[in-house]
Amino acid sequence: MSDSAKRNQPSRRQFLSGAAAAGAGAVTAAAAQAASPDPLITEVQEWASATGEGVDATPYGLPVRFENDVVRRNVEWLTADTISSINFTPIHALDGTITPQGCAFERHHSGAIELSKADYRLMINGLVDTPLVFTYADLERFPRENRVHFCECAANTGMEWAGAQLNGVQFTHGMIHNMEYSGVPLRTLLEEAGVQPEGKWVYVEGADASSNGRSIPIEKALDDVLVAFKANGEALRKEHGYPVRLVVPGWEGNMWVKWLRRVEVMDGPVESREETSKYTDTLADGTSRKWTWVMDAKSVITSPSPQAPITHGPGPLVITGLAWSGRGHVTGVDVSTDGGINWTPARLAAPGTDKALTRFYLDHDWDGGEMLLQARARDSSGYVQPTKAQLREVRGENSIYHNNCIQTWWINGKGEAENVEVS
Ligand SMILES: Nc1nc2c(c(=O)[nH]1)N[C@H]1C(S)=C(S)[C@@H](COP(=O)(O)O)O[C@H]1N2
Ligand SMILES: [Mo]
Repeated sequence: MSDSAKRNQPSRRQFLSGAAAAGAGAVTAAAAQAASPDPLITEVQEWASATGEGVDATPYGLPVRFENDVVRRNVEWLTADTISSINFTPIHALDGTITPQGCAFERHHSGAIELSKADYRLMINGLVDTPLVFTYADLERFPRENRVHFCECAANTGMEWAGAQLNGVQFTHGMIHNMEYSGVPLRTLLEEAGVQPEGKWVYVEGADASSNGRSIPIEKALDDVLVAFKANGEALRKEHGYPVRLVVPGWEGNMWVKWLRRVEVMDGPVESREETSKYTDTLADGTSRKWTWVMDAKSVITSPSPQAPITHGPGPLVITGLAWSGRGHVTGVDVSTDGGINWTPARLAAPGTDKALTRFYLDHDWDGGEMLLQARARDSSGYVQPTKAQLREVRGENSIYHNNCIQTWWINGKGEAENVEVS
């Protein structure tokens, strides 16, 4: 750093003492502190005057009550009931990349069922040399892998096709979570059963009433699909498929079968079932895209955003968000504060990893003026996240699924944010 550049950088000591308050870059309430002593500093507080809770007060801990609003939320008008429904991850309030299970979005077609490890069975049948049934204890004896992957429902951002609709990133982009899974590769179990040469697909289904049966090409099944029983170090939560779910990295959430009970090796997909037609995308000309399993690269600014407005004045502002790609890893994210005219490369908190969320930051000096905030992801396949206009040109406005367009937040002078579109 040159001498002149050094002089313009507020030092860490200045930041902490507020001595740099007069210049841009101050992050403390220095002036107020100088005028009247802060009782939070000068007085002994209640929490320091008595002892706190003992170690046994909460055998399994929950977030402190001040964080009570960091919860999943649903949109009531979206579905007729909460049984076949969806709720949304509060991504506006989270940081880093790992989604705690307790606030990770849920999507059920017939509700979350309770299935014990003792009652658990996984059958592998169809075009195999030896049909097999595994108990939970059997699964625990196979060599295990740990992998971090995002799970995104194909309908994420689906309500935004025709226009900016839901005013919160939790609702526009919250059908996603990212966990560290521990489990056994599906390949290992298929090899144990012996896939016959005619076996080109697997049909996977869950133990719930809907069964959520899906067909997956054998290449994917033998590649990176995981039969997972732990998430973020602990047992899967009931709502995420306890005791065992399928992890299908980079592919749409509906294939991630929960309460996995059967894998049938077949010579083709189960076409007649509702779901293969359900998860196609209607194009502008009325034709459909079929088998759009992979989730394209996407990113979104999580803060500031409508549910996470700027609560301080001009000066240092941390702009942050998430980026991901089902085709590989995120190689970069650009951020625009003027609706896509100028772009600045954001800082990735860690290098992007395969089919997992990447956290990005732009350490911005906000002048207090209006902004049109956007993020644009790039991935290892060379793909660049499209604008909404570009996506509509190809896919029209009748689609529901696979909306991975660039999102815009309008920030006003008060720091409030709104979901908008720019042309
Ligand atoms: N057995 C079963 N598996 C299922 C579903 C279901 O209803 N039943 N929903 C699917 C859909 S559409 C999605 S998006 C993901 C959501 O996983 P989550 O509830 O853990 O977020 O699970 C998939 N797996
Ligand atoms: Mo989904």
